Amino acid sequence: MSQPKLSQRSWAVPAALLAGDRRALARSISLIEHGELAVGVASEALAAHLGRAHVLGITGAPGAGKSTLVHAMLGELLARGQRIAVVAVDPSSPISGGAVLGDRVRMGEHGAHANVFIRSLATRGHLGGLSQSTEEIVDVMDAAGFDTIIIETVGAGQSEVEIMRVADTRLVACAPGMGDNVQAIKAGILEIADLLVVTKSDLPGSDAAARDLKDMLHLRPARSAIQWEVPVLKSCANTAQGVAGLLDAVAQHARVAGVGQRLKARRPAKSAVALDSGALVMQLASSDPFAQALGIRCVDAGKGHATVSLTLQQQHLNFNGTCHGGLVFALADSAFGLASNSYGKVAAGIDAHVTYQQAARLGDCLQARATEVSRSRKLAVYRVDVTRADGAVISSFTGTVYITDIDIATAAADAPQETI
Ligand SMILES: Nc1nc2c(ncn2[C@@H]2O[C@H](COP(=O)(O)OP(=O)(O)O)[C@@H](O)[C@H]2O)c(=O)[nH]1
Ligand SMILES: [Mg+2]
Repeated sequence: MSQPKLSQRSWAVPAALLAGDRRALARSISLIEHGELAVGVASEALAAHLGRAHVLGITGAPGAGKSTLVHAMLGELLARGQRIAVVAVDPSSPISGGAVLGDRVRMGEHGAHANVFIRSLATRGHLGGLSQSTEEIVDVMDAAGFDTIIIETVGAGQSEVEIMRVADTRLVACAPGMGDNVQAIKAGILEIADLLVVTKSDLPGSDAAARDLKDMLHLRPARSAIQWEVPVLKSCANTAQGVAGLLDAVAQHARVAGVGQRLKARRPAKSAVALDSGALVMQLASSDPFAQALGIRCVDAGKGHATVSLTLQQQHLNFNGTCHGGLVFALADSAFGLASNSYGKVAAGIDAHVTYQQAARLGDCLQARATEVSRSRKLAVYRVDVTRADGAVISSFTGTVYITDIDIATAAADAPQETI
């Protein structure tokens, strides 16, 4: 187990950042990227300066033409007088690898423009998790006064779905003629799309790809929050054909959904800063390799409670196509473990009981919330409810821990540790 890094718990927002200074911006982003600020600190400090920018998330299979499309969009948005920032997130890229460099090259011509700022994130599993740090970096860009912030990410798994949640408008890109490309758009990704785009419309098969996507749209459950019908558009980044129309559709979605929408979905500022145990739990969650491997992330935490979430992917299913019971247990157990360790002393699970009420399926977003039922000096009991996004209870879990005298920080530093 890696040792949780001690990070700064407060941050004085540089005035130069708010004035849009590029060096201050780059430095602030580095602090987050390298885990020098504790999770939530940057967003908390910037709270009064957020909500001006429109955040556009773009995802799709590798090679779908996302970076090239972003480049074409930059040209069009610059012509419209905008200042634009881009975050390119590719968890599969090695630090000095081709894709990160390639993205810079592809967006390079506009990257040198004074009104454009491009940052490729080399993601090395820092504290706080990928979506959390992306969210905070987007906040920094928002505070620096950009009109549009574009997040490019590879649509391959759970972390990408989470990253796309950071955006106000989500665009899924799909190239024609790659038979299984449409298949590559996972259920979870399709579910969060606000716009679907067939890229490379100069290539054969773009009409068929558009038809496939329209068909797939019928499969996704209706969303009632706003009046918005997901359009399927076509673009050719090489000639910029369709790019202006695409950006018009993005702007229209911004109007319908409301700019700054991403901030409304956040929980009220009960931040990691104000709540030391919350920050501790967030750090524990992001340095838990098992939870990370399953795609479990902590969304809320404090003394004696924790909430974790996960969107069901193919690898979470069992042989009959429903969610694996072991995963539900792991999700509930993660919330249990975080809540019971939130006081800073190692708490060892000694008993757990779980009931399964309903099945969950591909694309479902599950949450497990652990709350403390009772606590004495040596024992504590927790209850965990696992729910689906529609509120249905999937599973109930109760667990008991034995509370040791060992500080969590010490235990982590002594790893590999003897277990009790
Ligand atoms: N024919 C054609 N090729 C394109 C277009 N857009 C991108 N490409 C090519 O598709 C490949 C992948 O593009 P890239 O933007 O790196 O894809 P990403 O991995 O989704 O970011 C590159 O070789 C591009 O030159 C297009 O509109 N038409
Ligand atoms: Mg790319």
